[in-house]
Amino acid sequence: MTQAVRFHDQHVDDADPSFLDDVMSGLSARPKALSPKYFYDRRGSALFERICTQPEYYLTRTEEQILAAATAEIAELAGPESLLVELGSGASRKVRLLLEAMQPARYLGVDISREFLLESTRRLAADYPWLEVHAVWADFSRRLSLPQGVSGGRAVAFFPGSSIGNFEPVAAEAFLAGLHRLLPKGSGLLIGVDLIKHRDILEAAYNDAAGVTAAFNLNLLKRLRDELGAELVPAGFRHLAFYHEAASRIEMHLESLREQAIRVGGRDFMLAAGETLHTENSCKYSVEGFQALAQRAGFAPTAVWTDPQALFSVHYLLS
Ligand code: AVJ
Repeated sequence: MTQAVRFHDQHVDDADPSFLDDVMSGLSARPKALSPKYFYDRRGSALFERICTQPEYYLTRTEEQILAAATAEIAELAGPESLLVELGSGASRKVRLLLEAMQPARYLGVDISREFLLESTRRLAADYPWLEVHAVWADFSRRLSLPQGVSGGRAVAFFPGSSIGNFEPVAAEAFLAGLHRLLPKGSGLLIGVDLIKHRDILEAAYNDAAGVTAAFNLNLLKRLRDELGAELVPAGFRHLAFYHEAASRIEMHLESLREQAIRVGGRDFMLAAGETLHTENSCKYSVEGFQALAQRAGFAPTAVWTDPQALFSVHYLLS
């Protein structure tokens, strides 16, 4: 018999004023910026799933290949842990490899997109009847806690996809330090981190020929219009993604094609032609650079796997 998903609501939904507040302060900033976490409404999460299958976007399939080859070693390192926590679970595909190898008693998925979280955890509960499935609807970049009855004892946290790259290094370190405090001693963190590489490969991955990444970026403007009542013309902007080599990061922007205003929250924000809204940083690391950062956050680097072309890395860190 399939178990029901135990749902824990820690969100901050669309009616929460924080979305509007964040947008207002982001549009007031110089340069103007919007947080990438707002990409992930239902439509944005579905677009992200399509990004993951684009030929230029090597991250997802490479991470899956690395995980598939390392599951036995990962299960060995993790030991008989009873809880697997997935941060930013999205469609929860990669975690299936881990569930099958580790056979934990409980799984906890955390995601900012409510429908996606519910659908994917329901599928997991249906496919793994032996697994106790929990879902936390939360913005883990803001606040993360393990719900009552789920925590206790060591755990393995899984943070795939190089989502850590959305934080700049100083913020990534602070986020990992917070995770380190949250996880009981002896817990593990399995984290996917995209590697520094030639700019052509990086820039292609964020400028796919089919235009899915562009649609994903532009979807943010539709959210502003549909959910915050912003007056703006999405067609007045174009997707821009480039590698900022000195900072080892891909930057995504929405570039204003002409002088125009975005009217939101009772204010007009003026954009010059060519001015951009900075929508995402996706930081890239060397293996050593990321290990040093993890160590500063309190973790002990224990194992690391990469693919033969050294495109992507998966680290196992001990808490
Ligand atoms: C989910 C944040 C890791 O930075 O590669 C994909 C998001 N943005 N294409 C990334 C994303 C544009 C993705 N992360």
